[in-house]
Amino acid sequence: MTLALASVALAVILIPAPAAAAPLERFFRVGAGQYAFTPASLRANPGDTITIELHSTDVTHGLYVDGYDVSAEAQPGQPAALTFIASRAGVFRLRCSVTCGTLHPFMLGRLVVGPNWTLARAAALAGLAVLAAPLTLRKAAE
Ligand SMILES: [Cu+2]
Repeated sequence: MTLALASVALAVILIPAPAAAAPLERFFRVGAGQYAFTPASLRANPGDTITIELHSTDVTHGLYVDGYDVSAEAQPGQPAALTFIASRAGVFRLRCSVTCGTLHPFMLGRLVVGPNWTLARAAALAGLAVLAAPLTLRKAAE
């Protein structure tokens, strides 16, 4: 039984992720104010077309996407948009590209391109641990 559970756990870790879903058009409305992006974290799948509309709530801010080399600049009341295809998987930093005040270097966010397989695998392993616990306790009682 322990061997069966160990085999299932190994399979959860080693089986490759299924093929990605069909690419989507994703639209994000991102607010920019001293010194944060809201939301600060964006998620997409590889191949998705991403449009980010940047709205500034105080002074002029920019949004630059590391690794994709695209940016937009928004003034208060004048949103700006940028569109690109998320061709590469990974975690990419979003940063403000306009010096907007003292804490400007800390105005950051992130773009995650790719399904969250790490989380799915962790959840599956946690589920297995819950299943295995009674077996282990029963064995200890014998
Ligand atoms: Cu800034």
